[in-house]
Amino acid sequence: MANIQWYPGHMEKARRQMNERLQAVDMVIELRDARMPLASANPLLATMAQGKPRLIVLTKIDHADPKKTQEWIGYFIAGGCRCIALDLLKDNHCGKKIVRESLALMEERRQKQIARGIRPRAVRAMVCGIPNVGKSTLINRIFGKNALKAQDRPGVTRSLTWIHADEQLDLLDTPGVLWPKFDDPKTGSILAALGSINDDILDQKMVAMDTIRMIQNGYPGLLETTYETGEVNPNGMLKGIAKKRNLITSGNLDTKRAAILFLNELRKGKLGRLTLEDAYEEDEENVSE
Ligand SMILES: Nc1nc2c(ncn2[C@@H]2O[C@H](COP(=O)(O)OP(=O)(O)OP(=O)(O)O)[C@@H](O)[C@H]2O)c(=O)[nH]1
Ligand SMILES: [Mg+2]
Repeated sequence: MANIQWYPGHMEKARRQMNERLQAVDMVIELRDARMPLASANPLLATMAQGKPRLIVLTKIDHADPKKTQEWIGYFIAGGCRCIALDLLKDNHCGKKIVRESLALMEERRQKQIARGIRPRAVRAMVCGIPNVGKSTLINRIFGKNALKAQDRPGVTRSLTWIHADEQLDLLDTPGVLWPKFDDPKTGSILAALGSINDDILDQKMVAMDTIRMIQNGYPGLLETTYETGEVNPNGMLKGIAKKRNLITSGNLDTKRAAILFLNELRKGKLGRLTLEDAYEEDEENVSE
């Protein structure tokens, strides 16, 4: 897709502040979207969190392909990472699971402290990930109250905030951060498709057409069946959607509105549970990226 360059000033500020706070943090909880476990990697983490234990949480599994989610969990675990996958909205035990996994990751250190006569304090974890992946929601779920604002658009959290979410776990909420430049243009397309990049700066028709191609590759026939278009080329598909949904502007089929409608349906899970990246296409060297 056309080069997406999105690195607004607030992200650079967040990156700096996260770097400063990392010293005071025991571990990192990295959220990734289960529909795009590589594209949603926080590319700043590898350098920022050097040496700190890391828990990968795949979020939004209710929208992801269940079989592929299992493959991705296997992929990360095989690469030596601790990883869990959660539906942060409907799983009533998600808070407990994250606390349990986080404490398990720190258990050795805690035991050493106990052996040295030090009473272990609450574990301090920085929660990070790309915009809109569910960081603030995750902290609210552990805390049991909506202490932090969470909304379905990227860029909601603007400052770093500590929450004493559990007796044994302090969590630092952080603003979503993207890489200043995507090495692989596919990464930009996937992030745009699933709403991690502010739509205002994107050509939504381009995004929709890229996304149509990706879904046609991963899930052949799905779009043709869903929209009953009989069209396979992406522009024709948008025209077909405009026709079927009666999106007409000044007497013409409005493919821009069709693009917006299509992207909304994808993001809301109306096209079914889809994952846009496959674990078996990747080798495990990428795990720590
Ligand atoms: N379906 C589904 N939606 C989720 C899940 N987790 C979070 N959400 C939704 O995703 C949207 C974004 O959640 P936030 O918690 O605001 O995300 P964030 O990572 O804090 O976003 P920024 O602060 O903008 O970086 C909200 O509408 C949440 O309700 C999940 O597991 N499944
Ligand atoms: Mg947030």
